[in-house]
Amino acid sequence: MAYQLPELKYAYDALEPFIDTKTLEIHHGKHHKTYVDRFNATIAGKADLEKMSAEAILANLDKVPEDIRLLVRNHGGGAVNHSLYWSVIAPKAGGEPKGLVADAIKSAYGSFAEFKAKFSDAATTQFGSGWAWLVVNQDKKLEILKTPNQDTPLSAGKKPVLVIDVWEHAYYLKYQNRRVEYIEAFYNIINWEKVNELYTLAKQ
Ligand code: MN3
Repeated sequence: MAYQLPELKYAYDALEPFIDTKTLEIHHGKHHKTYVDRFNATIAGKADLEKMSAEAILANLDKVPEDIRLLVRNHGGGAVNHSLYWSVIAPKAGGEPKGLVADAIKSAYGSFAEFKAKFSDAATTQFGSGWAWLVVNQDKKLEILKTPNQDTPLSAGKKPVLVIDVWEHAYYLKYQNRRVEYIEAFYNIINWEKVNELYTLAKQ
């Protein structure tokens, strides 16, 4: 079954003033949609890939035929990374982490403030387009990392629980070159309930 562009659980203007309406509209309706369409076009007619989830395909990139592997990596990555990004942000969110992930952050980084400094640093220093992530790694430990382009930690066997898009299209209309301001604003919209849910699943 073709990958579906997920509907947002909030209106395009619901993340104001942290993410502006126009950015959200274009980012979801145009950029994300294009990744989804191109991913579906790339695997169309490849029965073995069509029956797998996009996440499973990206976790097994070495099994994807070489002639379409880069397209799958880029467009499949773009499809699933954005779906995750929309799910970990929400209106009237932000604040401190909740639940098990709050305890894990405290134990891994000492405090939420220390975690925030490290996560922001990863997002700030990702050179060019890419993403910063909080993942559960193979040892079931939290890890902060960054990836270029549309690469996903799923391809390295890690399970993402929080992500920020630092492609310029994610913030340029409102913040222009001020990526750091966008990253700081992002903490006002993190959906910690969802992050905790993803963390709990990843630990199982
Ligand atoms: Mn994007």
